[in-house]
Amino acid sequence: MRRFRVLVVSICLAGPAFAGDLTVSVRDAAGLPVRDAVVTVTPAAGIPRGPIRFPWALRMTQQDIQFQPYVLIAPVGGTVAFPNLDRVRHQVYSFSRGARFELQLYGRDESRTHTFTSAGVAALGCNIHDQMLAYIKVVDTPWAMKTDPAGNAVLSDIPAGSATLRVWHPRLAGRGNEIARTVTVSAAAARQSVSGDFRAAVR
Ligand SMILES: [Cu+2]
Repeated sequence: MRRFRVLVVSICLAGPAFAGDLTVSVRDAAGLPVRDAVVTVTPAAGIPRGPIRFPWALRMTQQDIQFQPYVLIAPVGGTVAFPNLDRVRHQVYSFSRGARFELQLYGRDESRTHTFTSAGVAALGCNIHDQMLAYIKVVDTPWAMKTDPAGNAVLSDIPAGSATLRVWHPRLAGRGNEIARTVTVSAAAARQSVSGDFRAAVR
């Protein structure tokens, strides 16, 4: 009997009574969809304890003298693999504050890893190939998603209540390349539109 009661209590604590889905649409000043924006939601009530896991691979590939993907979302504490699929060697680095690291030169079909210990942004480059550029956005919430080519990101099962919605993109004008707003998540599916100034690509 006692065991049964413990079970019931743990089910109640396993999730909020209500959770909602949020579709976020990101557009530039001209109204065009922005892909590869990182949308995060942090409930005011906090996030679940324990390591954050995402369904996608924590992998930043080098292929055809380019990083793939352009933007990768990784959780705090996550270890990202950097496989080199090119015939040439690469020397990957990030000089970003809080995410500074350098992987020594390595060749085809070799890989290295780096573990990101704090939230922030790592702008990646290669010491050999100036044109290589990508970003790893390290987040401390499990509700994180990149916008698709139509500029949309869907975040599911967010606990109902007040939350902070953030949109980050490397070319988004503003402090930290980020826009933040407070939203109220309800059990019903909701939609938020975020528009901002996105500067032309610079290197
Ligand atoms: Cu390179």
